[in-house]
Amino acid sequence: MGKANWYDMREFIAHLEKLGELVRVGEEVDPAWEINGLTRIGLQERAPAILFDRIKGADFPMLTNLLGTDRRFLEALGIAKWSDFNEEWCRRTERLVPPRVVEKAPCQEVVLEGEAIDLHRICNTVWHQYDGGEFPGTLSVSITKDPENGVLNAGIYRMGTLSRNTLGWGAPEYTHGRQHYIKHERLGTVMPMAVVTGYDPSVEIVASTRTPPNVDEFQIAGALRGEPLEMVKCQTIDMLVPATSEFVFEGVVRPGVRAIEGGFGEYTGHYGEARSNPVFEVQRVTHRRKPIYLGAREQWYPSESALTVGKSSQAVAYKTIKELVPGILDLRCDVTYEAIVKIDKLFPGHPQQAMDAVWGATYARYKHVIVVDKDVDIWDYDSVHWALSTRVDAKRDVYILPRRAGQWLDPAVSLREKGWQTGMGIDATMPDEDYHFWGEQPPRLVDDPQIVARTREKWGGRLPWQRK
Ligand SMILES: Cc1cc2nc3c(=O)[nH]c(=O)nc-3n(C[C@H](O)[C@H](O)[C@H](O)COP(=O)(O)O)c2cc1C
Ligand SMILES: [Mn+2]
Repeated sequence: MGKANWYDMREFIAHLEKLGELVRVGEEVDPAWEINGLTRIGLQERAPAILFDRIKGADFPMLTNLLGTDRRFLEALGIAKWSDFNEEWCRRTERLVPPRVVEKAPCQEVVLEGEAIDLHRICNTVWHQYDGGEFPGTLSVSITKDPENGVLNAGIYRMGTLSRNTLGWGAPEYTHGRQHYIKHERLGTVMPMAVVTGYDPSVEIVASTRTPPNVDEFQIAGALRGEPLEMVKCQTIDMLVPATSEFVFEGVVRPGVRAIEGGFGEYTGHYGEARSNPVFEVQRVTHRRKPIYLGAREQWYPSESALTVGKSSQAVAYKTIKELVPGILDLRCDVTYEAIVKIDKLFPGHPQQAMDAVWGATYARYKHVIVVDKDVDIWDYDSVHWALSTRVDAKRDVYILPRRAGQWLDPAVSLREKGWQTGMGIDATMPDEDYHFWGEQPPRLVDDPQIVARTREKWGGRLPWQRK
């Protein structure tokens, strides 16, 4: 296993630079379009992470595409390949590791207050052509505390600039951060909130993870890193933040206050509409000396949020369904729409039980669940497509579950139906039990492993295309 206990973002990017996975842009760039353009092309081309040194109108450099490729995502966790990822996540998170609280922290080296706070000068990027404005909050982790039980939550929710010191806070009602706020609104109390960006990569990964309620994501970070995350108390609110963060925004979200924010180019590859959102009022900014802002362009694949939200939530979902259903071998999920489950089919109805578990017990709101047999390689879409094409009889194998809780951003539903989705399960396993019921044998696989083995034995190392 590779290294996962990065002290801070800087240690990780120094490592990326050694691997040739970081480029610096020294020229001044225009935040209205140029960061968008370069970040977009960089994602499409699986290019290195990009450090923009000089941004017109902003006081600080910014890093994009940090975990924007499979390689960098896996590198952050020190894991070699996707087929190891789910099991490795389960192994490391068997026991959660609480943070270590420190007194003095790099993230509080410099303090900005009052008139000195100007969000426009900190991050003024317009990430997509038709966004409603500047969106500093893309990889900004919102840290809140449950007013009833004190459990911390970390989540990444979009935040667009409303004024010099206020941002719209795009946490939908089904997120944990928003649920903390709903509790505060019921109590009529002001919610303290800290927002951080520029952290060791484990923080980005865990803040993107869909977990059950009442899970402190920083304890998952400690488990993934193999040692506790260092955290420090904020200066104006009772909240802990990762000590090596580049930026910390301390502030409040007041009950009953809303403002229109957005639209915004989203992870669905479509714009999300402008919305009436709660408002985050920044009352103090602390940052490291020579801080580096961290941001992301949202888009459909390939994208950074597809990896961080998709893969981390996949690992947690795998862990959950493995405990509930026998014969679960692996799980591959995209960011929120499709889950592919690989099972060792043991009984009729087993694939349907796996689907029910994904829908009922996991938190990413997967719409489509595809179940395949153990001979399918779920990390190869050709193999999945083969199963879908050859093992599915739609009237028997497609399972529709109407009116499930969905994603508010799902572009397949119109505004009036927002928040709902139809579940579709596809049993793409071979219907062996049907054949056997009638005393028949399912067709033999075209695979010929003995012939392949015999050929390798005779021709190994000097296959016709390997000859000099
Ligand atoms: C760049 C980025 C932007 C995101 N923006 C949002 C958002 O605006 N709204 C949202 O609900 N989730 C967003 N997410 C996904 C959430 O972070 C994720 O669902 C996480 O689990 C939420 O935390 P929670 O489960 O503790 O509420 C974003 C993720 C990333 C990586
Ligand atoms: Mn949470």
